[in-house]
Amino acid sequence: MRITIVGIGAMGCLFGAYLSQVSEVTLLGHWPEQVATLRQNGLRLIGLDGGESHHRLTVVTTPAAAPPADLVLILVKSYQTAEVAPLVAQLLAPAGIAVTLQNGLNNLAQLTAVLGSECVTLGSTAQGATLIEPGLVRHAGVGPTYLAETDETAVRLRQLACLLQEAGLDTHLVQDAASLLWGKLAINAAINPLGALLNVPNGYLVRNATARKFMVAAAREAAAVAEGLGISLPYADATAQAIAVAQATASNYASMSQDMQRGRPTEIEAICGPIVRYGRQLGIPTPVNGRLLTLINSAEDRV
Ligand code: KPL
Repeated sequence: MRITIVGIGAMGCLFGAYLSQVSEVTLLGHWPEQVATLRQNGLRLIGLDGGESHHRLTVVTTPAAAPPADLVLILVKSYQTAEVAPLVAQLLAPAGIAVTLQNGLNNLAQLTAVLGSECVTLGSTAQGATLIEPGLVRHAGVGPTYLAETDETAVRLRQLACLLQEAGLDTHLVQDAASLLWGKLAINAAINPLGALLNVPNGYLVRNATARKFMVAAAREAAAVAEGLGISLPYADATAQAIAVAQATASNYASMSQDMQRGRPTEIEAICGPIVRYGRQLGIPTPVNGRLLTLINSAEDRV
């Protein structure tokens, strides 16, 4: 199976390194320092046990340079989705499918608008990865990956699930895409903005009583909004789940924290934004998500 991963940040490289052990993998990305380093020296991946492995990955900068893909994994930032959607269309082989594993609410809709609904679905992952410098990534936390099956994507998606499992990444197929999406959204709302504002690894949010209070409140608000929308989350208790994910990825700096450290835009509009907007429409208060949205927006203004 030919797999192309769109996105060469921490998560794109992490999935690329794992999947390249069991399949033919190409990475598509534009960040010049990362492209040059990966091509010249390959990827160095610091594993969960602290040991380093080395991976030679094929990196291209245009879809024309990639072989037709049976599977395209999308791991760019949510604010880049609209930009990469036409590239994904060029990457796909005739019966190929695209799977977004991104954070945020609107990725699937943006991809579907360009690709059609038959060949695209979504997943979510609780794996954590930190980009230390170009060419060097740390696998900083483990967690399951879920893929939402649709009738049209079932065959390829099952193949992907098998490959991810074979590569050592715990993966499960689920039916309910909305549940999966909101399940991840609640976790990201609880962990990412707080981690970014405090500039701390995820584990701190559990250890520090005040941070934990905010984390729990943000998760609870997101769960209330999901419930108001008629979506049942894939776990019984959003606060317990947020704590569990923060613990499982304790040494990881959330992706939003890494974005802020690098002076890059964050995914706040795709994470807390919809929670606040839907909350307003439904008359469900979301004061903590509202504050987190405002604070990250003003912090982004500064970087
Ligand atoms: O999705 C993540 C992220 O950082 O974006 C978690 C699971 C919270 C890991 O840090």
